[in-house]
Amino acid sequence: TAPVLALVGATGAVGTVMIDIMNTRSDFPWGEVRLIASPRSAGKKINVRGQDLTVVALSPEAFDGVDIAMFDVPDEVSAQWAPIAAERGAIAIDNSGAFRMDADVPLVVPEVNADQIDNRPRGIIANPNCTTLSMMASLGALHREFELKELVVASYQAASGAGQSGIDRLYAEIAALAGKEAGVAAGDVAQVLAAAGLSADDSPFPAPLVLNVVPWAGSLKDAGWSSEELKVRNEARKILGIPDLKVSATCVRVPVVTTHSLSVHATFAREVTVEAAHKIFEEQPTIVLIDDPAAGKFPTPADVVGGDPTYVGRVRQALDFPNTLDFFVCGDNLRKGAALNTYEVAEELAKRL
Ligand code: 2RA
Repeated sequence: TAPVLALVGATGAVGTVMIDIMNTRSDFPWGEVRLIASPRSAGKKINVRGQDLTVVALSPEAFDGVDIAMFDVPDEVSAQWAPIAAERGAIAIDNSGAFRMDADVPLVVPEVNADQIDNRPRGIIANPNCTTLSMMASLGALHREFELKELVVASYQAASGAGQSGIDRLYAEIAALAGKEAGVAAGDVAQVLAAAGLSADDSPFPAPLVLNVVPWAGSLKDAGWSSEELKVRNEARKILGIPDLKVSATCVRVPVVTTHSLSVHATFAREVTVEAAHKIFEEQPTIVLIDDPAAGKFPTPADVVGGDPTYVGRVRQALDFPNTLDFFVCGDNLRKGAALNTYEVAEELAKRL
């Protein structure tokens, strides 16, 4: 019989994108889809492939009969409920940070390490953080050919990485500035926002985001690093299977609603050329290469948002580093960065059931 798929967090920001992905997939291997959310959202109806499904409240019984349960919920909810789903016989695919670095939980990007899907002693598979994920298809493909040794990245992360409150805040800040004279607004953003009733304390960001960039995402960790920067390091090592990969990341929030970008400086064991990298990117089905700066062609979040592939451009041989490529990557942080990758893992599992 066809497998049963559950979506936990069906009414959240990523859950909503997941429903859209389910509704637009050409193949649909599932016999039943079960939508699960907090008791507050239970009873709500959501249309999935032409059927109005009623959201059920999260409970142990909600997982009975479920083969695969996708979790798009905060860390503490996943930490409690993914093991319960696994106990009830489901394979949990978790998009939170609760299990990503656990040695007995694989961290999977299908086009890089699909083999890890079968290595899940706890019945839990983790989905990487969107920032790491946005560059994994490109780095995985290059690593297979040239052997990655060092990685220096700067991120340009969208407001929606901070969830619905991040999206709401950016739009509210844009609205507060609308109609202001550009010169005044640019210099006095904080005062203009405060005068419009947007308190800095209520923002998910530590500084105004509109007309600004903020060199901070996540929480403070040792020695001045942010949690987001450490995730890039630890998750890249685990996904690529290079425990001693040298990584240094600086994570920056930019006034983009959705789609994370990364500037990548990747050093390999072997000499690399732009031509070879172009060929590798062109052969990778989940990458779109847009790299013609003479014609003004390179990826930007505005071109990429809402799409499934990762976009790569600005591929350059680093002038002073013979084994190093510099390039720019954009990926929709809510799709491949979150919902889509989780769903692709579920599809891989469905083939194996
Ligand atoms: C962010 N990567 O962009 C995080 C979300 N998990 O804030």
